[in-house]
Amino acid sequence: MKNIDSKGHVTGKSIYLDDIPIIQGTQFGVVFDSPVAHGTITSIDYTKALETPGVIRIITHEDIPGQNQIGGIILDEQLFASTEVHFVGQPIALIIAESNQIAFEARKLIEIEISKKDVIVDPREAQQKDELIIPPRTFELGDTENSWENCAHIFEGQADSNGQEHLYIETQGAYAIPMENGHIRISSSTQGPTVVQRTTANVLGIGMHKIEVDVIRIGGGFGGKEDQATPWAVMAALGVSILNLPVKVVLSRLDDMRMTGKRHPYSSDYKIGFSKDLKIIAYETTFYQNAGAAADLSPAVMERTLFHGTNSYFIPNVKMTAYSCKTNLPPNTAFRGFGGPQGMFVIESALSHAAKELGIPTHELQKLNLLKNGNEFPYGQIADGVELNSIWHEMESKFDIGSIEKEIDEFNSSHTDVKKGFSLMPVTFGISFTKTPMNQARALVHIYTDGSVGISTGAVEMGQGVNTKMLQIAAQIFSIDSKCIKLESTNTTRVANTSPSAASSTADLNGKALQKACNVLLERLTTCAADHLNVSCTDVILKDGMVYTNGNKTKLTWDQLVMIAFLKRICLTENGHYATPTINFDMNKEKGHPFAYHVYGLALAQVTLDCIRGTYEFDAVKIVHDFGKTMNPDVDFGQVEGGLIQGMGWMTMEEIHYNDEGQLMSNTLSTYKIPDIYSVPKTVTIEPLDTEGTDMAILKSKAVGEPPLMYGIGAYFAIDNAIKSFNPNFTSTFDAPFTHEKVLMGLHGSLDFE
Ligand code: LUZ
Ligand code: MOS
Repeated sequence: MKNIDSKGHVTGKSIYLDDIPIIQGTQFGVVFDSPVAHGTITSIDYTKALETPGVIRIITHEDIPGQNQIGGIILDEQLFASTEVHFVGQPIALIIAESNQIAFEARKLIEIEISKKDVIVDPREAQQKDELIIPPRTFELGDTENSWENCAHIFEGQADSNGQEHLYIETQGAYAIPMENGHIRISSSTQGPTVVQRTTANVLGIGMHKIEVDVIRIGGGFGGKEDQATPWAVMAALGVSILNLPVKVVLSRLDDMRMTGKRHPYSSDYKIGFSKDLKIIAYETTFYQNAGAAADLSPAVMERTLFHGTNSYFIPNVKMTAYSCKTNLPPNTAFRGFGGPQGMFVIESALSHAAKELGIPTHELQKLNLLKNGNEFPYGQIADGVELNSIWHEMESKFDIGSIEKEIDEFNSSHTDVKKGFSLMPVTFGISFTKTPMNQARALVHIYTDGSVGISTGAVEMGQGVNTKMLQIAAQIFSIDSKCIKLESTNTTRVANTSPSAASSTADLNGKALQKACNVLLERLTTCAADHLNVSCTDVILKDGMVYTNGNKTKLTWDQLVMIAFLKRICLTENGHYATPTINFDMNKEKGHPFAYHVYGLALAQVTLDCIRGTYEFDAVKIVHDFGKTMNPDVDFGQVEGGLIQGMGWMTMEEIHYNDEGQLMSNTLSTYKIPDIYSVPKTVTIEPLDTEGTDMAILKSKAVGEPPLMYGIGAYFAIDNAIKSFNPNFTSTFDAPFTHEKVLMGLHGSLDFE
């Protein structure tokens, strides 16, 4: 099935937040934020701003009827700063005016004085000063301490990865509308409608039942709208509760980039030890996560870094410690991969480091140490359904790694100013929210009396195609034309207490809930048909919109059957609930079985460097990916391609820079570069591995949202590999992203423009 949104998107008819028609009387909010990264507010003068014609009101912490608190995991983040500010971009007030332009102009007239305090932007400095979001956590397996003496080779080093701007095409925003009796309806560009509902109710000091959150679709999220879509929605609702007028808050791109958190930068130390036959015996690492000024989702992100710290390898002795370090940056947040990529970058750096010292290709070390069925992850789960060896084999047989290596060697020995390089990047990613209770979902299905169907789930469509998958599930179970089925908006009054659409789990969780609801309705209709036709239930099936008895088509259509059921007063509505079975995790022991299953894959990246300019182009990326049994190859291949490119952007060109004052210097699209059509690999080949899939995945079709992002890590090491053939003295710095400037310095040792 084609993505049901393709036509709407291409013709511009799809409705996003900004396309919702404006109700008369709507006011517009612009956020006034801290210009200083750390300090105490000594005075604010709103007089001139308030005198601006068209300005209706300025809302501050003093106007909050409930709690001035938006923290999710830890209650450490105010909606509006009261006295202390902790990062540049921290909201202080909402200017409400007749238009956005007026509110923007008024913002310039606010006079604020802040007494500055010391600013920390570096996570290691924060850790040394004991500025931590939560106490450190350690995942351990075996005994690293007593393993080093058994190692023939030991390597130590540091690996750093930078943050990443989400750059969803649709910026953050919400539109809140007053309803009767103090109820408020919020349209929000959020991945987590329930998070918005809960937080709004808490800030307004009212029950969640008075807040309705509705999401038609969002223009990209990538994790940036898991938690950080909330404040703008709460502000709009607060405006509604004060003015009793509709209020719309949509961030400009500059405001969005300045005010919102990003992927967490990490600085990490590693120590890795190998046996004589190059098996990894021990691995130790310390992760310093740059959390920013408040917890947000950082503790959960940090946890996933620990879960994925050994990536696709089996290591018998592991000790990984992670610190969530509090700095004066906007609170960093969920971003596709959720700490996993940061953990994997470190072990891939350690392997690349070791391979260079040992004088062998990195892929030999990788292949020797691949995880197998029955191996234990450092968190106690026993690996099963592992496809890594067959994936590697598939890569070798389909793409012939050896001959690619040979071609590159030949090219490099016949070229002086241009060099090629390649890398292999295996990925193992755990599927489930690491917080077990979040792994639940619900779906509500109505069959209308004309046989058409309406579906609501907790899934938010953010361009990933989840609505298409939901439609497929219902169409398949009912065996009716998908044109008769409508995917409703995601709405907290139809499907309550939802988990955010995140953790690659949205289609699994909501799809399974939907499957259950549809199956119950199917059973009811089948029984009704059997009754009506006077045959046994087991003899009836519904197929292609018709009723069949004993394999023979009857004259009874789906539509007629539905009407018969209605007249018999049979319930044509069902609510399905799904909770992932078997998963658990004990945070005291740091052991358990947190993941429903794992997704595996391998990417081979080939790059060509211009050794004069330091520029590069990716010639090809070849991927063998474990989709299970993909239920929609178009949607799933799209996720692999998008994830790959987004990961490559993070590893190569996307360079977030804050100065020592905590100001974002890369705050526009002219100073922050994301991949475009010219920077994508010339070819991307995706080879699905033919496997049985798993029953834990929806229709055996494995989760695909996040795992492919980590293929992008291979881009870093392909470049690293190419530089080495130009400059044998090059020492890798493992400091992503590998920008053209860093490549040039790697090629030539240092840059001397004199
Ligand atoms: N969000 C979350 C996530 O709250 N928990 C998770 O485990 C997770 N994993 C990936 C992406 N988002
Ligand atoms: Mo996410 S990083 O799955 O919101």
